[in-house]
Amino acid sequence: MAQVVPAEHDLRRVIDGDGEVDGLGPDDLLDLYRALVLLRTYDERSVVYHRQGRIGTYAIYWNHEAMQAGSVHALADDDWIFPSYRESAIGLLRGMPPSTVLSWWRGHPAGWWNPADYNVASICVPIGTHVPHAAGLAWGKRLRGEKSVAIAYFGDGATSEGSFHEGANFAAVMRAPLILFCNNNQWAISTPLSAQTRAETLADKAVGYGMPGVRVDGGDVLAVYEATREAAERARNGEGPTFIEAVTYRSAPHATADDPSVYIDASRVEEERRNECVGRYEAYLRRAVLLTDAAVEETRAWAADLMRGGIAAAEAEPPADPELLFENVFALPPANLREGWLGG
Ligand SMILES: Cc1ncc(C[n+]2csc(CCOP(=O)(O)OP(=O)(O)O)c2C)c(N)n1
Ligand SMILES: [Mg+2]
Repeated sequence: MAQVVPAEHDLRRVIDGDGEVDGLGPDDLLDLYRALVLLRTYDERSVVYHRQGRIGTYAIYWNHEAMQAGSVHALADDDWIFPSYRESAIGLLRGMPPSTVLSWWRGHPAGWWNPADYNVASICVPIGTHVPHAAGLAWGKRLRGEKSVAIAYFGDGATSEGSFHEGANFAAVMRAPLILFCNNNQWAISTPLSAQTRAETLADKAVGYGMPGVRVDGGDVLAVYEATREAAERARNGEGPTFIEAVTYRSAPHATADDPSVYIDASRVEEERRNECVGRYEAYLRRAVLLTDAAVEETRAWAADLMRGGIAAAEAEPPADPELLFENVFALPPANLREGWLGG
């Protein structure tokens, strides 16, 4: 049986006190910066592309970048990532072209990828249903004696779903090498965290499954990195899953189809936006004299170029073949489809 560890209640922080993380040199710190800028640029351009009618409804992740970049940086390339729609562009950190993710949001088959090419599973839109998938994959790795781990990303709202609980329990019982990464942005569309749980913290839920639960400041990329690295080490050592609660406050609409002004705390959003995670890390690197104005400009230009190329490539895709709608759906298409739509 796993040891039951009380959840850590204090939020871990590194950046604000100008702390350091063992083993992270200047190159790693700058890699993390590039990852943050890439994700931020993807997100901001996507909102523009949506307004221009070039992509469909889009789930904004502005100010969630530190949770995504910090955790992925703590993984090895053969570790598996299970994203939700909030982490739609996380594949970019594994070398996936922006055009692939943009095509996904355009509803185009060029947005489908083979998960084995990047060790990134399909983007999961149903809340929490990927948690058991990630637990199963992680358990499979353990059974095969492989050292890789899996990470599943989900939100605060997902912790009320059955599939989260099933996946968490299964992973703990099987000692699956899984990281349960909860982005607690305190909203599930318009449902606040207070209506989601009576638990004092979401990390407390880990206690019931006999796994460690840690809480980090979700806007602190280094704290996220450190917590994920520890969780990955535990998983690789056969000590089973860890629940990470990364705390933030959603400071953008849930998605391009949402109007949060009718429910969200505007002053809290303002405060979050002033303290957003990319700027916070940029200031940290400048204080450490690791980042110059020229490097900032160069990184932003690099990311903007990638996005320009990405949307051009996505829009250059030929229209999708409508017959694809039926492929991989039926082993044997019914007669009316075979004769009608599919042309006999
Ligand atoms: C099974 C299921 N039920 C309902 C929905 C509709 N839905 C889409 S996003 C969302 C809120 C999820 O909130 P949270 O888990 O906190 O993630 P966040 O969007 O804040 O990252 C809901 C209920 C869904 N996609 N899947
Ligand atoms: Mg949420």
